[in-house]
Amino acid sequence: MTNQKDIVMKTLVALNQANLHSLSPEISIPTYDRSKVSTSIVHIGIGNFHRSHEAYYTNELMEKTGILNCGICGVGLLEHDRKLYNILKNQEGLYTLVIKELDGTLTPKVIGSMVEYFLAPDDPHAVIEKIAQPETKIVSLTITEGGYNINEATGNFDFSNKLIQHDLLHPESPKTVFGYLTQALKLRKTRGLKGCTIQSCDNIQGNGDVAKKTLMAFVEKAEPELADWIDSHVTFPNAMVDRITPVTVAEDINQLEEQFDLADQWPVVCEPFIQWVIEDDFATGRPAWEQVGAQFVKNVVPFENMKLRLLNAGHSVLGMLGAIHGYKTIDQAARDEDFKTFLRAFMDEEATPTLGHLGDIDLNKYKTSLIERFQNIYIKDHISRICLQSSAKIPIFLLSTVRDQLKQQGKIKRAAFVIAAWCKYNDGTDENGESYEIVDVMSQELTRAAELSHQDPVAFLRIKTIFGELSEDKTFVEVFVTALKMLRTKKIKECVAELNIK
Ligand code: CS2
Repeated sequence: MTNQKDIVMKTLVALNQANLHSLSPEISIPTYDRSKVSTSIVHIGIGNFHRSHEAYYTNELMEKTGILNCGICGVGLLEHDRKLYNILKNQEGLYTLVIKELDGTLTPKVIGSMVEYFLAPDDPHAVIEKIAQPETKIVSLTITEGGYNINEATGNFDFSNKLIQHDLLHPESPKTVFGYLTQALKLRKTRGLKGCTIQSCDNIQGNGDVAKKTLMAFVEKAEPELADWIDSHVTFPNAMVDRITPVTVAEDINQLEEQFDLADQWPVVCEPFIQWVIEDDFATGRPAWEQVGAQFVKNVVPFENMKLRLLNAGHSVLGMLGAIHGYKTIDQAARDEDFKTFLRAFMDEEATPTLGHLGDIDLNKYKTSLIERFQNIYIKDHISRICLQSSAKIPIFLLSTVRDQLKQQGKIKRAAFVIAAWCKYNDGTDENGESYEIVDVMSQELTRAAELSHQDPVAFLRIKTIFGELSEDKTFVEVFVTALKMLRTKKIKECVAELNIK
């Protein structure tokens, strides 16, 4: 136990380049000379996931090979990114990745692959120039599922978005990723430079194809004469990305201070598991990430399907059921026997039959390992993180399964139950009467529809931009309505227990 004297005596080492060698020996630090790192990757969206995934792989690669021309320039696109940007500037791009094993062992590792950083709203021109530099070979993205600006009902790019309209009117000072990429690619073309690779790292089916489709829709309006050049000079590989990375909380910062005497203002915590399966389609070369575990394949679709429909959907299952019951973290929900049984049955009976041929992947093992990963008590992945922006996630993670199952007359009762739970979730209070915030760009519509659904259960399904034609599918509507009625009259655990024995 620490006593008062220890607390007074403790000297913390602030994380920055000069202090790297004064850190506790238990913390690993970059083994390469960061002053020699040059950037060829510009990453848009410098959140925790990028820092536990691509930046980690790249750090490992530089350590392993000593090849230092694949450094990352991080770009925060939104005003909201200012806090992290200031911290990264203070810490010279360094941050600690704390890997938490299933037995609670912590492995802290300082990551050094991000050597430049921009906050786009401060200097949009600098960001455009950076992407247009000949050295930039890859522009990678973690802009979230909603960031691709697709109207789910039409499947098309949403030009009614105010920020998109701004970018069409003010191309020189864009606010969206589409505006930035268009201006930068235009410069590359005008300067006679090579193309580059736009690499989505978001949880979307066919994320590269979606990035291309949405960017092209914008370009056709903003700079139509650029479209052909992009088509022949820029590639958009699809990829499956995976590593559970919760939101950083004060305890994570305190833990580093207490156990390792390290003052890091924004560390990242993550699970040990990591996976990156990428289509090998890079316009102007790429880092040899396969040397540190990434898999390059011809067709990534089966891997994406598997991950989105089992892991991400599994998160939504536990998130929605857990939120209503009053659990706060995913591990609590995943350790609840009723929820665990429900989740496994959803995976086996509803998601798995839609996955098609998966080659030599052992699906049973994958599913079992997912449940173990969800149960990691040291990760403390907050249910609030899982449930935020559900209007962009549920269509990708769950409705795709429902659609495929309906086509093949497969089971949908558990998926429909989770969607009904999502409707109830939008009431804004759990079963203990505790309220929570609905963090979603569509929160007003969702709350209103949930309210209406008390009288008219189908009201929730009438949100066309989410459900599209599903709101008219008789089978789906019927199963959904039964589930919602059940949820409005019984506790969620009772409902789940009933569904588990049926
Ligand atoms: C989560 C993902 O956002 C979500 O709902 O399912 O962030 C998930 O943790 C990652 O995709 C794991 O790779």
